[in-house]
Amino acid sequence: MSTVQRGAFIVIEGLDRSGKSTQAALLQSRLQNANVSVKLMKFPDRTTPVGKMIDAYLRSQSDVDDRTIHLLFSANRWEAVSSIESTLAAGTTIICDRYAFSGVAFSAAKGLPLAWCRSPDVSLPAPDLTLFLDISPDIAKSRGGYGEERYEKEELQRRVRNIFHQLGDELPKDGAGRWAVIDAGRDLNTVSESLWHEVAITIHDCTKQDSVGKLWQ
Ligand code: NYM
Ligand code: MG
Repeated sequence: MSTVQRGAFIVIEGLDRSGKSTQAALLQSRLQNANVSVKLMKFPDRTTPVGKMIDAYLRSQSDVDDRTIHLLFSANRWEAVSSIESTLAAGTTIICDRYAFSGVAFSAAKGLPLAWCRSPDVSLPAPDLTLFLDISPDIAKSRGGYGEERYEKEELQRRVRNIFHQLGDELPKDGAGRWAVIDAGRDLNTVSESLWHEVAITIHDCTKQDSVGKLWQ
C-alpha cells in the first residue's frame, strides 16, 4: 500500500492590485521546479454558474443585494470543496488566490456585520498557511488597471485592509493555520523570496499532519 503525503493548502490574500495573481503564478512555477505537485485555484471562480453571476456583478452589469452577493461568493467556495479535499488528499499542494478572508473583508467593509459575514464560510477547509500581501491603498491605486471593477475605490480598500488585519490577528503566527503578513510594497523578486520562505516552512510542516482543518470552528 502506498501512503500519499497530503498537499498543503496555501491561500494568498490582499487588496486589489497587491500582486496576488502574479505571485501565485511565480510560486506555482517555483514549486513545479522543486518537483512539488501543485494546483492553482482562484476565488471567485468566474467559470461556474454562480461565478458568472458574481462576474456580472463585479463588472457592474448587474445589481445584486449586498447579502445575496455575499452568499454567492461563499457558495462559490463551497462548490469547490470536494475538489479542494480530493486534490490535497492526492498529495497536490493548492495555491489559492483569495478565499474566505476576502469574503468577510469586502462585505464587512461595505457595512454588513462581521459575524454575519463569517458564518456561511465557517467549516470550509482551513488554509495551512495564509499569505497576506500587505500594501497601502495609495500604492495599490497607482498600479495599472485599478478602478475597473466594483470595490476598486481607495476608501473602501482602506476599510478592507483593516478588516484583513483584524482577521489575521486572530490566527496563529506559527504552526498550523498560520497567517503571515508579507510587505507587498517591495519589488516583485523580494516579495517572491519572502513567500517562498514561508511556503517552504509550511510544506515541510504539513507532511506531519493527516488532514486539513476546518475554518473558524
Ligand atoms: N471578493 C472576492 C469579494 O468581495 N468576496 C469574496 O468572497 C471574494 C473571493 O471580488 N475586489 C472581491 C474582491 C475583489 C473582487 O476578485 C474580485 P479578483 O481577485 O480581482 O478577481
Ligand atoms: Mg480585482
